[in-house]
Amino acid sequence: MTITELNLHYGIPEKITFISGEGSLTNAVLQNQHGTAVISLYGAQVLSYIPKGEKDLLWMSEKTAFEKGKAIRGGIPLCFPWFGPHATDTTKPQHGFARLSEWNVKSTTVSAEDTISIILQLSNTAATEALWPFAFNAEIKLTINTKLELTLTCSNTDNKPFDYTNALHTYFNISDIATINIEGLEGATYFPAGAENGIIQKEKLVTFSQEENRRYLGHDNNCIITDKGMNRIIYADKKGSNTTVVWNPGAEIAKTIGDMNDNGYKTFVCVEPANAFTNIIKLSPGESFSISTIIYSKQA
Ligand code: TA6
Repeated sequence: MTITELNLHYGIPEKITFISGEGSLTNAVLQNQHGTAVISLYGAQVLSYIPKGEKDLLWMSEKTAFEKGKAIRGGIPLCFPWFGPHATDTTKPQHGFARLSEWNVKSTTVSAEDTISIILQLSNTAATEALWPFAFNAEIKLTINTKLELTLTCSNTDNKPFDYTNALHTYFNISDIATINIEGLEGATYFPAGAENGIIQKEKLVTFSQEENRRYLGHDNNCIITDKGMNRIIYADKKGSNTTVVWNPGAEIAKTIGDMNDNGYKTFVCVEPANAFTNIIKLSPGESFSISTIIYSKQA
């Protein structure tokens, strides 16, 4: 559909507007009295969430390519139907094909309480079946009221069972990686990327002085990011997730990431609700599973 057609069928005056965004990708802009969120139909990726009077809660790389075929570096990329490299074929796209696919608009709604939602939909095509040989229906529902809520639901529409992994790979916008901390992971066991042995986190707070790529397995708690530099606390709640990934590349790895400025790592931290590694989702025909994140902030 063209932008004019999308606005005609799914636009809601002053609440949901479809626009041509950077790189001519089509975005939906959701606005209510509490804030504004932007989601790209390319990847069903939330690009921005600005609560009224605040700075964006989500980080976007100044160097990202808004270009079909490439992942957008920032916001909330979807990892589906696998997280990280494909288990047996590394020629397949890292983090799956969801973030590289064009999603359809299924519906838009506004309720009396100024709760605004959009549902985007993706199902199997010849292209997805070449990468993952299953029939599925995936839906992403983005809602704003006083918070942002994002839910990815996958249904098995095949006649055989399938397994998958996922993540809502959220890039939070922070003042300085050296001064923020994350609460909510104390007592959980994490596996640094590549490590076989888990480490029990004894510290109440996670802080950063180098690259961190921690996979917390069996973790279903919410996380809280305290950012004194921006004078705010970000709440990253989740549902339907048994893994949390915490990632910041640090100075050296950041230099090797082509779509990020050398200093880009300083102003984001990824805290990712996921189901990955040993936390695999198994769906029989007809079954569905949802993962959600709920994001909001308060003054510190
Ligand atoms: O979530 C952490 C991670 O899996 C890291 O290993 C890092 O590579 C990151 O995701 C970004 O992946 P991407 O494919 O978007 O460059």
